[in-house]
Amino acid sequence: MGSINASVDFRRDGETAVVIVDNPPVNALKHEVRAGLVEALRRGHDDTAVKGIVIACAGRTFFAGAEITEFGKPPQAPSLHDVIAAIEAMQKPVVAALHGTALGGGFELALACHFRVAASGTRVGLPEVKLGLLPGAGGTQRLPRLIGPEKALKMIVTGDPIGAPEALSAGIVDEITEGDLTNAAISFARRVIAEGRPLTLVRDRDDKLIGEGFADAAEELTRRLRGREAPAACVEAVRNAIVLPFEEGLKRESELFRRLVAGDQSKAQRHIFFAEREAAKIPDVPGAIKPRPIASAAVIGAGTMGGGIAMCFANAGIPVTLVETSRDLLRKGLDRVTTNYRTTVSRGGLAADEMERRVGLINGVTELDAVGTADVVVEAVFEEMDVKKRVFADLDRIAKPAALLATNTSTLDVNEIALATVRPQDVLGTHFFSPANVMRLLEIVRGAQTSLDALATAVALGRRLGKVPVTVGVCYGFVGNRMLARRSVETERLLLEGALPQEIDAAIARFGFPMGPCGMMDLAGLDVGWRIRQGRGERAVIEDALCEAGHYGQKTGRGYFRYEAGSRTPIPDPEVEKLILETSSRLGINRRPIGEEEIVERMILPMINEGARILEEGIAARPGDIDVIWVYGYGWPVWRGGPMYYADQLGLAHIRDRLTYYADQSRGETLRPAPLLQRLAGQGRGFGS
Ligand code: T1G
Repeated sequence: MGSINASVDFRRDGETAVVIVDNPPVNALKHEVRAGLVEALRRGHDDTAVKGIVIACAGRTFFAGAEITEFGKPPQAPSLHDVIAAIEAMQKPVVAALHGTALGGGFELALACHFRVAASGTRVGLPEVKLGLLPGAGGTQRLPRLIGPEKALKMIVTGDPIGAPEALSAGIVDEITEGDLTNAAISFARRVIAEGRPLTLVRDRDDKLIGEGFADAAEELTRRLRGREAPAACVEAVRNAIVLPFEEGLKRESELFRRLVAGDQSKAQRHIFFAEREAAKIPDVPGAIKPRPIASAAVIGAGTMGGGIAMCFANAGIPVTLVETSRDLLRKGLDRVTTNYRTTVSRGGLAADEMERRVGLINGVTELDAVGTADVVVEAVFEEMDVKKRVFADLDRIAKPAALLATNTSTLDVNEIALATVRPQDVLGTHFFSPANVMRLLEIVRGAQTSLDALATAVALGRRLGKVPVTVGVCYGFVGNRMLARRSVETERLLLEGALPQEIDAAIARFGFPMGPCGMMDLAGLDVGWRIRQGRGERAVIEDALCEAGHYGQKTGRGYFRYEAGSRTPIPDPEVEKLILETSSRLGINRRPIGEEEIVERMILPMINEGARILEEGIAARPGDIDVIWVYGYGWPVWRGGPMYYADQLGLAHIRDRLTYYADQSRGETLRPAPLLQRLAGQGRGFGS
């Protein structure tokens, strides 16, 4: 393809030059594309018969941004700035024909064009902040000139794209077409030429550059983004658009971009970008294995998790049957679902009619036989093996052949559950995270007999539900909870040795987690872990004592912290402090001051060590899978790249030595460095290299 180079084609349609770029899968603006565009624009410029130019892309989307894999490598000319300068130098109308997801540098290129025509369904955005960057090709200077600094700042700091209708009403796109996009763009160019419309560049507009309200908007948008460099840089760049001339603002934007792209945070966030996509590829499941069709679903159990899972299906447009054992429990479950939707509507996150449509897709029943026609059944009943095995034995009898049978267990043995059926090849785990309709992670638990197409079906379904699917093997707690258990053990030890809940949580919050371990346990409910420990004959002296006193966390207003009625703000509780001190002295432990560095080390390093064991056992296929699990399921700060990536930055030899030090302090054999960690440290390697 392409008369200019392998990616870029230039043709004439009457007096309009049509430049088509084809660089699958997402038309990233790699070097060859940029070079081809500059050449195409030169031809369009020099050919006097050409009166207008249309830039469009083949395949599923307009340019989805710069070629991320080129970051950190020596820059190759022409740059994207050069392409944009060539567009802005044109004395003939340049029309961008947008479809799919016009993002990042692709959207910035479109903003440099005189006009933008979009296919319906197009989304435009500047998601660079999600890569620890800011728009580096003029987006922070042109977008505020088009829609005003506040709206632009929201798009740039959140990185969230907007749809074509909103882009039209904001003045970003000039026309939406339902028909053939390229033809619509050509007709638009012809009308511009025929009407002699002025070719105003966005860079020359400043009527919208009003700074009023900007500071408050910036404060509001960045309040929850502690620790990240990119959002603050975005604010600085957009503010420059208000206070500096265009060229000066552009220069500062490039300086900020160069600083961020070379920084640790962006490298970590780019690691997660690619690790997330890699995680969806299961090494021994060839791409040729096709997922089974999923047109209908069923969820067994309308509790908090079951209701949230049913919402995931409805949100994806999949009709779902929600089964409960009694009308009363079903009513409670459906009411909880409706309340969740109403909350989203009240926050402007969903249109009321769309809520009605989704609620209409959830059919509540009390007869299990109703799941007989579902293509996938997700069991979300009480976390007890006998209960789950009974449900799967019934499902084996009722569910249609080739239905995907999934359990939402968070700890139990999926193989044992599968053996309650005669079709273990169709059984696997789909471990959703609470709240299931919000949390993006989906741990897909592969049983010993799970078939390859059942796995492929679960991964494809996970992506369709807007989740980040990661496939893991069967072991207690799978990947996330198994590593978390190591942190919980150390939390208990730190509390006994001298730390207090507020000190531990503050240290972990400063590391970048949205919440510390004690606050997280209070949110999840201390009684959940207590019952599991009782079932396994395990003890956690301080947490058990809190539970025996009836303190289950937020749900009882007291746990590790105290909570005012209706508030989720943790308040240090002198009673808890007294209980901890008494427990230490009862166990003959001399309490000592424990610093933040030690707290962070003892929270993080044992998890990394367990991650090494998980890799060695093949429970996770790649270190990146573990990183994705922690970023999307457990609040690991994305700008630290996940526990295994973070370990490689720290250096495995250092981690080995610190773990050995703590193990020698007789703080427990599980702290002894795992064989894989030892080996890689000895070879001077990392988990990722
Ligand atoms: N560069 C390189 N590869 C990319 C890419 C990109 N920009 N975008 C996607 N890919 C690869 C991806 O790794 C995967 O590869 C395949 O394409 C399909 O992607 C100067 C600095 C567009 C919404 O941040 O959000 O412009 O796994 O599985 O679910 O200011 O990809 O098949 O080998 O995600 O349909 C800004 C990033 C860049 C957008 C499509 N742009 N991409 O989602 O497919 S920075 C972005 C996405 C920038 C300028 C700055 C999504 C998508 P593989 P996929 P999808």
